[in-house]
Amino acid sequence: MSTSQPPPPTLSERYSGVPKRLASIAQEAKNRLWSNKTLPESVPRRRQVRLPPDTTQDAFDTAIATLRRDIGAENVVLNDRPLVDGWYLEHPNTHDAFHVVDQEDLVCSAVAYPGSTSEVQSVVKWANECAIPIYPISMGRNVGYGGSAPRVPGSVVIDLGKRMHKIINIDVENASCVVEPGVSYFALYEEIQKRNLPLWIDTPDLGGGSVLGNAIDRGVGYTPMGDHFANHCGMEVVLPNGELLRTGMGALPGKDGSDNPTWQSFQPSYGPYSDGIFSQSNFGIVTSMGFWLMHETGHQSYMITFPRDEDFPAIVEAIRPLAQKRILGNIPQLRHVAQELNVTGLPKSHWYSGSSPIPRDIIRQHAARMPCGDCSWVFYGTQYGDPTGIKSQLDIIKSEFAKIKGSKFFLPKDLPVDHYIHSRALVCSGVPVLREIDWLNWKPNAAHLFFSPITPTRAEDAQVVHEINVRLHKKYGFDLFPTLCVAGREMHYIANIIYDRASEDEKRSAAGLMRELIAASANEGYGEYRTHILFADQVAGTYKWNNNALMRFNETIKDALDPNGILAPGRNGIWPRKYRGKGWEILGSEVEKAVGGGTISPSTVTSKL
Ligand code: EUG
Repeated sequence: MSTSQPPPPTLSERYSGVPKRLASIAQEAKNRLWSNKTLPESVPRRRQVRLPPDTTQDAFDTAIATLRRDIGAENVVLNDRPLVDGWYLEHPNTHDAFHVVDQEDLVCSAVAYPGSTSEVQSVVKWANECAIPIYPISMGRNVGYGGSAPRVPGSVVIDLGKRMHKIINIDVENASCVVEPGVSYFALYEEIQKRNLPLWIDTPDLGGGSVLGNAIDRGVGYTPMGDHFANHCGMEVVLPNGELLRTGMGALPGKDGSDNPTWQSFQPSYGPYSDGIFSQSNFGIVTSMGFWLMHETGHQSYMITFPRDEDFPAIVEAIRPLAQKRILGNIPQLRHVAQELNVTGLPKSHWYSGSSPIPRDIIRQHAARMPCGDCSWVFYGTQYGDPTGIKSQLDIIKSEFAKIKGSKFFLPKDLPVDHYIHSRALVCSGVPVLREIDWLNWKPNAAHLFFSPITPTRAEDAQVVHEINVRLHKKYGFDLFPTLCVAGREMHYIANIIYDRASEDEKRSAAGLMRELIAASANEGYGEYRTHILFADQVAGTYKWNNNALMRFNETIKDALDPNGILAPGRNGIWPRKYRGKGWEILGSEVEKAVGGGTISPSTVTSKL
């Protein structure tokens, strides 16, 4: 930890900044990442501004001039400067900071900053008139899934968060709020503290993301309200033709032009429940969204360790009834002990000097000297309510897990102050933190990809998914870092693939690993809940039952809503008619081939849109 980096922005300086309470933690995290970095801040650009497909320089210049007239010259910025990857708190909106292909491949041509819903509507109308693809982001922190990078290079990124970051309302009686795209978990949490309200938010592992953006990507948090999309209520959406839509009860005008009084109380309205089609899609731009908040309550986090790798099926079987009966209070996590090493923030080289995946017995030797002890799996749970309720829940949980020989139960007070459990306890009580970025010190210049399949909470299924991960991580030479996030009947099995973004070999291997993981899992009937934009086509293609009925349905909606194909073409594997079958879909080894200076799309350059 040699040099101290310039301080990361705080929330009072920038909407996307870090709360003061975390300023020194953020500073230390930044210093650690830099001490482990060999790449320069930036390199000279090799290419000019990347134009949208089938757009001449003249047409582009004219279009940009028009957009500048529409929303203000200062709110349209060309992407012509050197690309800076930055880090979590100072992240780019020009490209994917965790580039898998060339850094300069998945880039936008320009970034536009609308300041209101009506300006978003003007941008959408402009995109239709100029036939330029636009790619909306809320805050651009979709890390591990593509960040702020557009799927079609040369798209204009619509950075919604910079000028649209109002907490529109917090309704204390209804325990709900309405937010714009640029409101982070940090910002919402701090506002609730400032107003001294007895309410909790629900946060993912990292608190810098957009509340709205995470929910429409169907992200997950860890209180009893951890299913973010399930706990939203009402949306305002700009459609691809520029029209404005309110979903749910918001469709019924309130008295005298006011918002509907039940907009944040009842999720559907009358007729089809439309909100779902605006999640993980490219059917509209959500400009504000309602969320339910949780009432603050007592809570107790705990950790249970299990001695053997082979305990995995028994742990899953023990979890299922506890989860389904709602005895487990939240969305608990089950992590492999390898995670205890990497969440310390120490580099892999601290633990192991080889370049192969860290051997199991080396992990064992280190774990034996750590607070978790020589174990295999670590379960992090939290119970909620009053002390009597928590005690009776914990009695059941302890006695069920005690059936697995050698399991050990820990409370936060049993563990050192710097142990990860204290960060878990904060996240599980709705306090957004930063601890999880410490994973990224594992390798120099670390980037990561999430492989995120869903498995039933059943040993037989979970074993298949886990064994595919074990086998393929080994084959491609990556450490396996699994975290299982447990809902009632299913688990999100999240494998964090960490690679050095300075190494083309590692990028190629990471991409190969992802591709084979997706294919092998789908062969056994398991699919991903979310994926990096470069793997969207492949993942979407696995949901192919009955001759791709689901994708054909999505395409029908896409073509009806977005006939010019301007809104985020290719996002979530959904291509508008104009692009389909013209070489844009990534279904084979296009990603690996593009690493090292190629270009990702279209794979057959011959076809014109
Ligand atoms: C995590 C969880 C996710 C995800 C990415 C990361 C957790 C890491 C449940 O979804 O998509 C510790």
